Amino acid sequence: MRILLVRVAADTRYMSAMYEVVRMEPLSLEYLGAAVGDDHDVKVLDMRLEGGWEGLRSTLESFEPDIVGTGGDTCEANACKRVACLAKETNPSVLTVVGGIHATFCPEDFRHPHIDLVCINEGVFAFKEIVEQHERRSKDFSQIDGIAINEGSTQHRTEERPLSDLNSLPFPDRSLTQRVRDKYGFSLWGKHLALMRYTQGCVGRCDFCPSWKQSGGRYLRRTVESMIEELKTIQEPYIYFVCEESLLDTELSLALAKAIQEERIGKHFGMPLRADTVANKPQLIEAWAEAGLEDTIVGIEQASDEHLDERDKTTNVKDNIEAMKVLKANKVACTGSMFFRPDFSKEQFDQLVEHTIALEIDCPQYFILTPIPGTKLFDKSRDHIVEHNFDLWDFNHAVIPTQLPLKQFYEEYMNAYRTHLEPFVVELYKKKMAQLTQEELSQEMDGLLGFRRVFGTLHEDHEEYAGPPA
Ligand code: B12
Ligand code: SF4
Repeated sequence: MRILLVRVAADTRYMSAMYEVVRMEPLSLEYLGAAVGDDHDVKVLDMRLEGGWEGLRSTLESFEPDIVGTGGDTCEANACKRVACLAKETNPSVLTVVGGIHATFCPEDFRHPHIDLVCINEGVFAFKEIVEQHERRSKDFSQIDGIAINEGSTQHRTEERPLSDLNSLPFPDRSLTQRVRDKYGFSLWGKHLALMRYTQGCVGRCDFCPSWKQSGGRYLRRTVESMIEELKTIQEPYIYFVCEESLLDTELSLALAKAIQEERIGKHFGMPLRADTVANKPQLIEAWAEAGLEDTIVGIEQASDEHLDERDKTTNVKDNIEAMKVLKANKVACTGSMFFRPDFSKEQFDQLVEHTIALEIDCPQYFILTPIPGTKLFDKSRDHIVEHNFDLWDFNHAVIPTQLPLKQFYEEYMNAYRTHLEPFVVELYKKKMAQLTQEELSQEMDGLLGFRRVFGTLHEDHEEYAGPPA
């Protein structure tokens, strides 16, 4: 059978600009492809790089898939639906399957006439079973656990599927993206960068985060042997771990750092870390810095313990301060993630920006607190949501009413970036650029200009956005 897996590209201004700057390999699709690739003809189409909607249309026509699979974040959900529509328009008998984080927590949003099946949570084994069933020409998918089946205007959910042991998953098939691999990366973390799954889950229970629910509150991890084996297959010099928090298991992570050095893996690593992990385990950061750790994302989130507590965050301001000291001592750069609450006053905006600058975070990622489906915050905010168009649920638009007038809220938001970019991000760029060849340097300039484009489009977007329809 022919299977087309589509890395969707949302058409919104912000996401289109972001895809130019932060463009990662579609790891989920490479996992799905690995599960079925031995027995079937699998193609991955990356719409961000391979012609967008026209590229999709011509691939559907020339490849003539029997199954089309896609998935994405909430802000990409509408684009996923459009992929399914185009697939059915080209061939009404094609089987369309949607998965990913939005499908996991909001399967009912994919109750759509052009979508046949919705995959809930981890998809490798469910997708394999779907493909096998379709190959048997059966239309009965009810025995496959972990999916939702659309029938007319109704949706029926099958039994829940237990989470898979990460060591039981195949290695992602990166040959499926070989055509475009040299375009995957993020200029600040590494121009040629691969993603790799190491752990899944978190000990945190933050009210705005769907990730701990996705892993059923558990913390899953891979063995050192499995990690080293996969690392040896990766061609890119930079690797980012797609965990929620990579180094919770101290013993395992020390063993992995040691094995990476003994095996002379020689890669540059980036990973997300909780502030308390960094603050409380400086020896672990030191070991990883020696093994190649260069970049981290840390959820700094807020400027006060009171605001952190309100989000059920179990790290505090002291952890954030300590974490930055440990990272700096080990020359590990920090992308700090912070959010502005829709009910923030001007003073609270200023407070958070000042706090972030005082922490000397290398690269700030400011977001707008968004009650994403699957979170406790979503349940709390359900009745206050005013923006129901998921295109705008990109963490850069307020979907519940702001206390400041909307225009001023967005002005404060953009000001945060303006204030912060100059002292630190430019410095980080200079440091990174000092290590580059002339050719790499000119490519990096594109990255820097790309950043400006992201903020430019966001600014235009905010200028024009008058709020949800009355
Ligand atoms: C790594 C990561 C990133 C990376 C790369 C992301 C990318 N998509 O290219 C970076 C740092 C660039 C990033 C950016 C953003 N991210 Co991010 N990211 C993650 C993180 C930590 C891991 C995702 C991952 O790669 N997992 C590993 C893969 C293998 O698993 P998976 O994608 O879930 O896929 C499995 C299943 O979902 C399923 N599946 C997936 N697709 C399909 C399709 C089919 C057909 C089937 C059958 C099954 C299936 O099977 C797969 C294999 O097991 C998650 C947290 C999380 N727990 O998911 C947040 C997360 C997905 N990101 C999030 C957000 C909001 C963003 C941004 C929008 C933030 C922003 N405004 O800039 C951007 C947008 C990125 C984009 N879509 O292009 C949110 C999404 C919430 C939501 N519902 O929308 C999450 C959940 C973080 C959070 N806790 O809130 N992100
Ligand atoms: S610490 Fe981070 S990954 Fe863990 S629950 Fe909180 S936001 Fe999610």
